[in-house]
Amino acid sequence: MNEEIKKKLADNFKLFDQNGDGVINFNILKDLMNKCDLFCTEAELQDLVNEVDINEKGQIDYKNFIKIANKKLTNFDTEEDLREFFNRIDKNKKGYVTPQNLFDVFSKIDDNLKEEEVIQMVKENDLDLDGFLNYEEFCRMVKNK
Ligand SMILES: [Ca+2]
Ligand SMILES: [Ca+2]
Repeated sequence: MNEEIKKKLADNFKLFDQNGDGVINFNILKDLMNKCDLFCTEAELQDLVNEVDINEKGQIDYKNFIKIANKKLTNFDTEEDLREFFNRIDKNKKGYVTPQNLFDVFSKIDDNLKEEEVIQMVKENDLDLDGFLNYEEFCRMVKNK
């Protein structure tokens, strides 16, 4: 997770923790995730919450919020997750993603990512050699990663 995202998450957490006690409840977490562009269904969010430690009151502190956000950013368990992620990268709805699209998104998750690495990943998975990744090629890349 890069600094820009961390800052956005930290700022929004503060904003949503209105009484400033350092914890938020599930409903506030849901709004907070949406605010941070980490859209989750209620069931999905519940799963993510269950995966991290929660203190006894069912409240989520900042540390666990970051864990949850991080899981959401890198979690592609289901076909829908993957499709949703692809659609998010494919901003112009062209049905394919460019190395630049991918770099814009992945560099937010991984601070140390270099543009050359993304170009290389695209090359390795660009089966029809058009320089872009369609959904099928994109899935191949994510699964090989
Ligand atoms: Ca609070
Ligand atoms: Ca292609």
